[in-house]
Amino acid sequence: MFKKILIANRGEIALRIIRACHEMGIAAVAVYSEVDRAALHVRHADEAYLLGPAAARESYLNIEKVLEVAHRAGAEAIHPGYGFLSENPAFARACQSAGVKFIGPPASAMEMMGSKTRARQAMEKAGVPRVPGSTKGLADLDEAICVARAVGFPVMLKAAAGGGGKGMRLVHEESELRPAYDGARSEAQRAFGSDEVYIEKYIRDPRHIEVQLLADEHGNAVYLGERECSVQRRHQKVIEEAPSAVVDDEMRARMGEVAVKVAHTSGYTNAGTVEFLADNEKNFYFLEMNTRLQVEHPVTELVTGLDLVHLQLRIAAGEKLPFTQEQVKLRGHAIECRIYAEDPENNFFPSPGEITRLITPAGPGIREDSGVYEGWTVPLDYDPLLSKLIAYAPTRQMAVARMQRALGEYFIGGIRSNLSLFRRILADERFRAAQIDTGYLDRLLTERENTTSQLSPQSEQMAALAAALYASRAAGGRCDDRPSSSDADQQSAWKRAGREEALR
Ligand code: MV4
Repeated sequence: MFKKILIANRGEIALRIIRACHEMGIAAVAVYSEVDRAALHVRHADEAYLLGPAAARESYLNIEKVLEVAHRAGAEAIHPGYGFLSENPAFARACQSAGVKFIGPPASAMEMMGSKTRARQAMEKAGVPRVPGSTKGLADLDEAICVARAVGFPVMLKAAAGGGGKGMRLVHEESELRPAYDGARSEAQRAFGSDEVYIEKYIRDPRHIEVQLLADEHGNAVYLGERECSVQRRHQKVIEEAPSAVVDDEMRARMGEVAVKVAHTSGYTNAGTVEFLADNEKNFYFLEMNTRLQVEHPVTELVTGLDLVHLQLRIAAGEKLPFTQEQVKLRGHAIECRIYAEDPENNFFPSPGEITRLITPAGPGIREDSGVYEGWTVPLDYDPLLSKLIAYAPTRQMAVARMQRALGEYFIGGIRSNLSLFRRILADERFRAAQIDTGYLDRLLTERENTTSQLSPQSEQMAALAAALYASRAAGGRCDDRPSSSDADQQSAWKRAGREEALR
């Protein structure tokens, strides 16, 4: 096993990986930018090195600097976490050239999955179900028309170098195809430096269900069940859970076997996730593969009892998977809420700043993976994820109740957070009945705009009382703005005010 590894990331995921290192007797090297000197991951690491200015290009995305630190610290391996350099094949290659083990798949597998058209071609060959459409980039508008007619409208134009929703166009009918095709191409060129686009048949209001994979470097691969990630906003996941309420054992096995086939087809190793779109008839279609540890990995850890980061490190060190597919058992239900510094009342605008008060939930079945502390200033330079709150219980219903209880304990002061959004979702009858698809959250938020007060009369009364108490304490327990302050008899302003009211 490695003696020392470098974590090329920040926030909660850097801390999550540091914790695994410490459990395995591995020294953890942190890197940080100028605004992250006092960050939690720096405090928990055994060593920490400054990379550079806040801008990610000059710090967490700077391959040369990261490798220079790895060399200086004597780290044998690098864990990239998620985001930043985690899906950059050039970084994986640079690690290899520098003699440092990249904790993730081979660069060749990352390259295949980075091109959605290459991935679709490989999946077609392997007999993996995909959404009907083109397998190659479209040569011109005529080909686009031809493919769209063959699969039938509505269709989606997608960027080959895209993913995660960027550069997508929904096309309802043939007359819209030309402007959408031109628009998608120029958008893709600007965003990804490639104007390659392809077509898929449009699946209406699908569910987003993904399968967790683990593959060792000896040809063994297992699936660890699925995650339901349909509660999203603007292609950002908001709530994830395991298992999915619509996946039965038979469907789980089918999806898992497909995911393992994807791994073998691409020469995949380490942890990875195969994303599917699923419809109401239990059909599912390969969408893309994420070649990294994911934000939502804890829900899989809770229902499988496995530690995915431990296993990533063991696989990267050349060990064989310590269990077989038959030994993987799912038990209970887990739900994760992504707590962000953003303002649900103001179009989810990021809300960085100082956390002046922080009360976090705990107790039975609650896990909180946080990257912040009271007094920490959330910088505006990065993704504003503060923490992940995860509830685990024997059933979905009990996990929902547990999450609601935990959300009730949670308080974040000084900045805005999306805690109120979670309280609303967890109370929503459709969510509670697991009636969710990728359009669910937008529909809920549209309804919300049409409602006036979100507070019950009791809550409004409580808020008014709290405000009055706060004002009173701020005034030193007195109400000095009341009339006739020449109170020779030391009578309290409150009593006086009350009497004046009674005399009226
Ligand atoms: C689709 C689709 C419907 N039909 N493809 C959005 C993110 C990107 N990874 C793929 N996405 C979609 N692709 C076809 N052929 C609907 C979506 C989609 C979506 C997918 C997953 C999770 C949330 C979503 C929200 C809106 C649209």
